[in-house]
Amino acid sequence: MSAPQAREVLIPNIGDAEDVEVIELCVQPGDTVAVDGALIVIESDKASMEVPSPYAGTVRELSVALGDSVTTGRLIAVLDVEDAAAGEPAAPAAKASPPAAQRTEGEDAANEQPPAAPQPVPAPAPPAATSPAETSGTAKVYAGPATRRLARELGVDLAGVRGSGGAGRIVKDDVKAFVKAAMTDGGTRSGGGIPALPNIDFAKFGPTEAVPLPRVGVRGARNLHRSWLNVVHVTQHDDADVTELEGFRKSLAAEAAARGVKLTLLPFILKACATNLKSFPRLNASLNAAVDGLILKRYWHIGFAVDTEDGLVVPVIRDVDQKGVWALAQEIAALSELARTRALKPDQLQGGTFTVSSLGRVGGTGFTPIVNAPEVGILGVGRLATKPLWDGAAFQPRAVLPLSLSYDHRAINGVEGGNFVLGLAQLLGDIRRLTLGQ
Ligand code: CAO
Repeated sequence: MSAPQAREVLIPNIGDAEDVEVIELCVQPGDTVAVDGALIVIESDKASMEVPSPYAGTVRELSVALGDSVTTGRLIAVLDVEDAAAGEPAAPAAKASPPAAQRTEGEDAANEQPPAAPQPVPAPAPPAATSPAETSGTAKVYAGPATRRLARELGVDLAGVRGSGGAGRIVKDDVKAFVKAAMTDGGTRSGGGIPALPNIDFAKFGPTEAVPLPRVGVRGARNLHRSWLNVVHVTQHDDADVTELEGFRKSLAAEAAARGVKLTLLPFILKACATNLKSFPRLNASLNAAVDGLILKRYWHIGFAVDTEDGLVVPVIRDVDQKGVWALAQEIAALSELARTRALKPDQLQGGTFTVSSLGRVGGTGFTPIVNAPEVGILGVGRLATKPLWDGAAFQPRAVLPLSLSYDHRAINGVEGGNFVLGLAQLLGDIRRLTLGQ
């Protein structure tokens, strides 16, 4: 066997293309490489391609680095080739390198021609359903063919993957880390078939300011996203005529002041919800893990949304069914204060079976609250307004409270959802019904 001979490998004919960048080094000095084994991956703005080795041998030196711009004929690497004659490509320089199996064994080294320029092997085309970011060019994805192949196999949209390689290049480990994170963080990031939003530099269009979200806000955003993705939302809107309730509430003003309690509509609404949930037990439930059954809860702990400087917080009042309106009003005030001073304990945020979100003091005739999963229902409360209602003979000015029930349609059907709101409106319309029980 003859001594190893040095052989240079050059960038093949890539035409006049400029801005062709080395985006992946597939070998390092000392590595052995087979004929047609990938040496480097280059990428133009149209495609990425592997440059294969025309020889079998050992890499003596690499002459390119990641991020280098290369053109036809640039030296890529020097290989030590054991059997240079056997390893020579048979084709003349002007022709493409034929497959290894067709090479002529034992050709006279003296007749040796300079190695034919290996033809770049285009990376496999991306699947048809690439993300807008990958195809629109708004976010260029730097990744070699092997990484792209792995991403396709795992269903990962590379536009959402942060590259740890040079110039932000995405390597296989980045794809694996992305999948691992997606499996462990509750699926809050994009992926799993959800197209990623393009990462836009808004400063291109005008002045911007980056403002971090408070931690509570980030956690809340994750929970909302998780609910939004998991729950099949339907929202049912209805009005409750609370004229009598409002009259009663106002008549208690002096007593409320004496007790040092602010008596708003909310404790009445919570009380009515607990009573109504007893009539509609499927709304006081959660879907089981297999999503083929309901877990009905025989306790009625109701959460209520509190607007704080840090974002939305939902403390839970336990056993609402067993408490009177005064007690509920006191507990709403106490828990709201704890929420706003960030002093809630974990158990005051857990165990809810249903949630009420009241935007009444803000306004609005209806909105779509997001179900606080794994609960299956949430009541949104709009702003009380005096409206003309037809009593069969004439229009009467009535105090009307807008109610919006969002529910998980996997657990609750439309008739149930509609009847729940109707039942609630009846209870709030005549709170004597709250005393009737089942
Ligand atoms: N229509 C008209 N007025 C209403 C009302 C309604 N539906 N609900 C409350 N109000 C009035 C109250 O009567 C009170 O009036 P006065 O100051 O004249 O007495 C005023 O609005 C403020 O009420 P409040 O907000 O202090 O008390 P509350 O019991 O109604 O609500 C709380 C307590 C903690 C729920 C509320 O302060 C809050 O944070 N709400 C925001 C919840 C939220 O952000 N939800 C959206 C989440 S996204 O789904």
